[in-house]
Amino acid sequence: MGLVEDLMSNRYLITPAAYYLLEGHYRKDFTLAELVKFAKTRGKFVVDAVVAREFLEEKGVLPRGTPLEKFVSSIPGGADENRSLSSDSEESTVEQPLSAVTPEGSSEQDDTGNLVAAPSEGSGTYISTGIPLKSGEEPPHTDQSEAESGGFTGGKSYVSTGTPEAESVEDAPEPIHEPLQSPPAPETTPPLPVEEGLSENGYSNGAPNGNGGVNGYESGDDEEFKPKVIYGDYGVPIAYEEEVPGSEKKAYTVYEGFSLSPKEGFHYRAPEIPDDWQVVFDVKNFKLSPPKAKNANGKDGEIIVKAYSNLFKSRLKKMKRILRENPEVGGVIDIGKLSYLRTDEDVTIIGLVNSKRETPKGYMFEVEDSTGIIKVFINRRNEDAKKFFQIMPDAVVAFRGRPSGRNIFFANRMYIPDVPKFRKSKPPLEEKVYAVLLSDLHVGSNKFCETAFMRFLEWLNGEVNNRAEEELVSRIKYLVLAGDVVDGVGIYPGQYDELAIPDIFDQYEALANLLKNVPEHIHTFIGPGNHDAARTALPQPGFYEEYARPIFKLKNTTIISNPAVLRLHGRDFLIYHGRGIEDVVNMIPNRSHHRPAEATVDLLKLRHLAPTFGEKVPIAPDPEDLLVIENVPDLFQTGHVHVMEYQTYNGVFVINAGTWQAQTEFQKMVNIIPTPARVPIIDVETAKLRAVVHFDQFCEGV
Ligand code: D5M
Ligand code: FE
Ligand code: ZN
Repeated sequence: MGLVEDLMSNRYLITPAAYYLLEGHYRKDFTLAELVKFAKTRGKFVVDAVVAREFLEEKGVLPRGTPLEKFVSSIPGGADENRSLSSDSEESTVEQPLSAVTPEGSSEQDDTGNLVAAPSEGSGTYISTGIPLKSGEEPPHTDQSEAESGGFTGGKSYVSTGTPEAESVEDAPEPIHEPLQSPPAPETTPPLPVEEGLSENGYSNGAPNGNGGVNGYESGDDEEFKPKVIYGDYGVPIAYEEEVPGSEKKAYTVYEGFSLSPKEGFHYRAPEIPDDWQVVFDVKNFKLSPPKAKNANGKDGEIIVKAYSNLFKSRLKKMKRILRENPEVGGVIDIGKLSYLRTDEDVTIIGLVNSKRETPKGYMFEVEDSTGIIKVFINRRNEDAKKFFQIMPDAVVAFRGRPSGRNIFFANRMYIPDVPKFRKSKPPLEEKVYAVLLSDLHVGSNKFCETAFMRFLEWLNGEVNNRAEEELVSRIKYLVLAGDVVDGVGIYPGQYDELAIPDIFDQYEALANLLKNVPEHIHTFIGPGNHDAARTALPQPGFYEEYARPIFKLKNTTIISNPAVLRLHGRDFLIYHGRGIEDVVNMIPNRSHHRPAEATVDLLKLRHLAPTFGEKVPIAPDPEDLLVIENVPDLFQTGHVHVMEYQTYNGVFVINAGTWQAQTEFQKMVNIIPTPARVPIIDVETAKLRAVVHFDQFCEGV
């Protein structure tokens, strides 16, 4: 076996640059055991060029200070090496014990505790229960979106605070742990039970920047070295025994010692309110078998084309129904019949937009339905022409106008599917009941805000700071997790170096060990995202059970698909991880990852969760398009972009639930500034926001 295989069998990886450095010396100048031991002392799972060079220097094979550049620049993976270098240099500042993370003076705080901001219903104002909101922290953008969206219900102030806050924290010379919003810590920061429980295990967190420091436990690294050789193929010694990790010995925790129970005497109202939930849409309920070849001569490619053609037919059919709900859309005619038309009356066509472009005088589209393709022109001066920018490729729209002889349709009206301006109000509920909407926990990442999440779980168990929080906690009946519940393995370049739990099975086990502390009366819904063990392409029917088994076993928990629709007390919550937002940001001008609510509204207006085929979002060739937003929900939840933001559009409450992961190295490179550890609480009756509770003061790296 070669160096790569030998390292892999010891659960280590090697980068190409490191391989080229080490390969010639392997088994001549050093043994596998020596290399593994060296990498271990560096806290690395990946042997990169930096580790390799230092190792060879220590062995005396390379003179000290050998330049690295030729390897970095001349082979693929060079960029990777650079990143590793920078992450190394930050190591010392990121890893800090819990005591340093807790804001100073926490013991002097009064009963305000976590930040609870409560917008009064629909009015757009906040009632803050203790913490002043800084109005000056709003993002600069909102005027236009407000006009377009029919009004914000108080959403924006929070989202935006995340971004500037993070920036300011970076800019501020000292102290780094003084949040701008100054959410004071609870009266006394309760020592988390996990600290004790876990230290008994004696596990260490092998990952760099890991949360090992938080839990304060150490590994048995200093065990005596027992040079017992194991022989591999051809009698070559491959490793010393203690370097091969035993199946039961893990270098990291999966939170098995973490156990909470509801605070004695805490009065929960939620169990007294009858359950009223249903999963009204779940992808698992659809049979998604692909078309079969009619005979043995059928080629794979033909079947794929057929499958996508079925998908688009299904999309067109569903979108036609939606568009026809608009009373202005009438007189619809097939594109294929336009050439036979003998009338001066305007007609309407409905089709998929294959492409669009600006011309000197207006906008040109290529539009297709199941009967034909036609070019559609709309003049720039036309009021509807500005909708051009909102239309993503492959979305379905309607045009009203007249065909000309040259296979061009001159449109004077243009309709996107949209949602009706007004919604019928639903009957009131007898009792207030709340739902917590979360997303993107990324358990297993060393940037997972484990302390904050544990603090949140304690909070759910009644460890509240004041009456306002008590009221919230006591009425929480539902918890939704909208995907990326674990960090997964091999999802983005260099992820391995940022994993605290490098094994997908253990990640789900860790998640389940945390979630088993959700009070039993709270019903939890868990759907997958792109980091989860699930089909990558949308829609995602659910988790692969063999990987995610521990979460299937949780009590009072329902695994849902991505997307899914939950009906809570008669209110429809559309739950979607949110990858489609990436395409919106790329294709619609003035959209940003940092304002996901706006981008989510764009999807809602197009009535599709990922309209464009072949861009960032992989879409499965299913016979039916299950990503069409067929029924207008009361609430539309997304995640994925790691920024909490919300707004109301034509009565639909749109919210991105943020994340529980601090900024990763990859996100640093692509300039994504997350807003972790914020808990939006929804009043199920209004399907709108009741409060946001902040736990970010417990999240390292924020
Ligand atoms: O996505 C977290 C964030 O990172 C979200 O804003 C999308 C963004 N992201 C994810 N992958 C990429 C690539 N390849 N390029 C640019 N931006 C990306 P998550 O799903 O949690 O990784
Ligand atoms: Fe995510
Ligand atoms: Zn994601």
